[in-house]
Amino acid sequence: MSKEIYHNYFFDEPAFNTHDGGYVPLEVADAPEKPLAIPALLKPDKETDTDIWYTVTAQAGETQILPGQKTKTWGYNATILGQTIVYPVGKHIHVALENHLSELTTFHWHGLIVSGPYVDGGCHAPVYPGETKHIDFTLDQPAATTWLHAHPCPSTAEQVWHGLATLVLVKDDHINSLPLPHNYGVDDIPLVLQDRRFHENNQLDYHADYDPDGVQGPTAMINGTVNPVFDVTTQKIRLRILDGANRREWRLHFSDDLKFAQVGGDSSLLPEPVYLDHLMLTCAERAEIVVDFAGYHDGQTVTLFTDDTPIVKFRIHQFAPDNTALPDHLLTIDKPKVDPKTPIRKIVMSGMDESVMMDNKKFSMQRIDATQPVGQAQYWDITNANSPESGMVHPFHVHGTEFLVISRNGQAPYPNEHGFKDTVGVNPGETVRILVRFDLPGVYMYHCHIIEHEDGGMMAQIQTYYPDKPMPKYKLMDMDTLMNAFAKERGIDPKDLWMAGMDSYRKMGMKM
Ligand SMILES: [Cu+2]
Repeated sequence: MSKEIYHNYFFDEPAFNTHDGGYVPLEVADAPEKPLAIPALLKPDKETDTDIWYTVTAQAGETQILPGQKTKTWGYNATILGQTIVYPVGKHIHVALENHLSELTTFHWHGLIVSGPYVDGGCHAPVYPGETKHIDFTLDQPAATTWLHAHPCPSTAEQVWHGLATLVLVKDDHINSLPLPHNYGVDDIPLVLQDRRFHENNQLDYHADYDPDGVQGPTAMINGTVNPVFDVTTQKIRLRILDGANRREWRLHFSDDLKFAQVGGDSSLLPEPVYLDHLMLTCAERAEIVVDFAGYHDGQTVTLFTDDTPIVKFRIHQFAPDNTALPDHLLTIDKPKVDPKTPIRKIVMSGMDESVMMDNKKFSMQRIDATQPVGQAQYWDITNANSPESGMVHPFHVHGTEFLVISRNGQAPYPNEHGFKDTVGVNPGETVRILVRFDLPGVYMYHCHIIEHEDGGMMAQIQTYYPDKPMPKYKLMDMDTLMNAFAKERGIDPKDLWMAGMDSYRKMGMKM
């Protein structure tokens, strides 16, 4: 059993976002410390032995983020981000999707294996203001920390910036049986990592901050809290960390280089704990880590940093000793078999700024770029064509599936990416091989998860189908319908509509 402790971030240092021309360094906000907000758990409307019902409401509100004026924000069943949703594997889940916003949105289940394109909630599934849509599904996937966010192309980035993102915890009997911290809000703590710029009167101004390589702000906001402090009352805590930022990478480490165990990745537990004292997350990636404060006592503080900036303080209180050992084995991964005759799918992410593309094309809503039979395992080779000297890490995400990372430029994956994932950071000049199988039919998007790149066209879509049935034809959205709807909702002429993603298309002389 390897108990090696890893001390590095694994990714290529020259590609870290700190080297970007438009990099916005974090600064500690001139604001008092505040208790870390712990999102409430969303209560089901009803539950039986076999079924569970929820209502998820996208709504506008105001949040006290900084002293002074409240910030106008959006959220799910909350004024910002959202209540945390818990989905039990095996039960039939019914969700009412309510849109109380003044503009259309979609509800994308990032990391859930649900049918596409409507239940999955990409751009083909708009819910218009005042409307409620109903979806239902049963999950058959391992326990994981997944999330819900808006995905109305080409305005995904702006809606997420306003706050439309919340955690969705998938739970199963296996994870419930493991000796991991499970007490939500006490020793099982969500950490949604984001950054924002607050303008006059503490308001957000997405348009003013726009950067086609990803919008950033100088203030770290964790679960919607600036300068958060968490009171530790148990020896061990489990942190479910989501890079929920539009563009920022997080290079995490604790004071004293406190080591921790990573037990989970995006879409499942890891096969075994991986011990680290540094951890880098790219946009949309998740990590579950267990931190042991055994060496600390009442009154001390442990700080979580990204690069050199403190982002969360953990204030240690008296706790009962906890000698529970982490299991050496967490999850058995059944690797799908690939027929050697199956061709390897090649995918290329290229460009920066407005010129970003997937396979030399910008995304087009009504174009199906690839097909794959349901149940067939395929290798996908994802290449980042940026130059290693000046390029960036593009986090590649696929909807509606979870994949395994097989290799990076032919070498072993990083030690902490041996579980199922749905997002993988690809270094410039690198080809990452992933093993992809879809369990359900539908149309699914795959894209860079720097959200401005996704809106700007570094995205494509695949149709999955049952090989023994005729290919269904799905009703796919078109750009004119969406743009006209957005313009009408904002009370303006469609030609006066500014949408971040559309800017990239226009500057390249292309249409979505
Ligand atoms: Cu990208």
